[in-house]
Amino acid sequence: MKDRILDRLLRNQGEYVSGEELSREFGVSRTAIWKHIADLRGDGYQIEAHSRLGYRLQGSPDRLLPAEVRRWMEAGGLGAKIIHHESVGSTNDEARALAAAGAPEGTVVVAEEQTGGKGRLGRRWESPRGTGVWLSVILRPPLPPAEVSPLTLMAAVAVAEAIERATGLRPGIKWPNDVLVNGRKVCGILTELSAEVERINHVILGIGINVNLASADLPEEVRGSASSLAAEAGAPVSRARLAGELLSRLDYWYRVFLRQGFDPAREVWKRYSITLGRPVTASSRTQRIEGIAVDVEGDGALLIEMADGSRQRVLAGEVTLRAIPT
Ligand code: BT5
Repeated sequence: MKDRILDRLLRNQGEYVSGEELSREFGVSRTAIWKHIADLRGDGYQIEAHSRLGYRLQGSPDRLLPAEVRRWMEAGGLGAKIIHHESVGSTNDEARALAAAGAPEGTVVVAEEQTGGKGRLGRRWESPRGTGVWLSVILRPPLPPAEVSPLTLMAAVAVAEAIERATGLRPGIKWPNDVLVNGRKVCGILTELSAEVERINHVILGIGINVNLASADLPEEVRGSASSLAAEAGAPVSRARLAGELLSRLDYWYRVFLRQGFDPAREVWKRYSITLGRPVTASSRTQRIEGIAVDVEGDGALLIEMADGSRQRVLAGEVTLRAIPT
């Protein structure tokens, strides 16, 4: 209800909406409306109340409430249902619990803060309050589990496009799951899978983007390699806009992926790639390969060419970019 009232005020920004009108429209008492207005004020919204004219929105804080995010999205598709939390352990864990309880594809969980944000392999993802877009999307692609890898790359394309649209910055994608601006990590993606042998139950696509955080908000060991969009753009960035643009681009690419596979997104991925053509070291639990990253394949694997001319596929693991020899 609070979200619907906010949506109504946002659509009539600068104009009064009477309490009576809201109470009629939403079928609740004027006192109930007033309580939600008080609640929104508590969230930082500046709402003027006039005894005769009604309520008028005068200022919004930078929040990720669904009504704010939706202003930047096309209707329907991924993000048709957005669940907003002030603070959670991890949006991926919340989304997984919802998916296990039957939540439909496209359900999104977003939080202002994560107290236990997760990276890959049990690493930590710093997610301070009100400074980033920390969200997870539930997908239920009708695919065997072996075909899930390109979804992470597809998500990186959607992130890169959303960053470009919302900020004008030129992001780069580092295989498989990082988005960087000016060589520093501003986004990480964590894809988690629940599947049987033949069939995916659900995929949780977890995306974290550093938007308005300052380097002091991050622990020292992360500071050197990380940055935020605001730091790189030199001005604050609307998190709601970025989240809305991101969900729109994800929705677009996911529909393309279901119809035509990974190839169309793969072409765009290559244009954003800062990995291809570079000397890299790829390491996983079992191996360490040095060579030139030459291509990304249809299943999401990175193709590395070694000094002896042989080529090896890497499907998972860590990639470090090495300096180009002079
Ligand atoms: C990732 O892991 O990059 C995946 C991060 C996914 C985060 C999202 S937020 C929404 C959803 N809910 C979750 O709980 N997770 C997802 P990885 O490639 O393993 O990188 C993790 C490493 O990045 C850490 O070990 C740090 O060195 C560094 N790091 C941690 N927090 C960072 C931050 N905010 N910005 C940049 N680097 C960070």
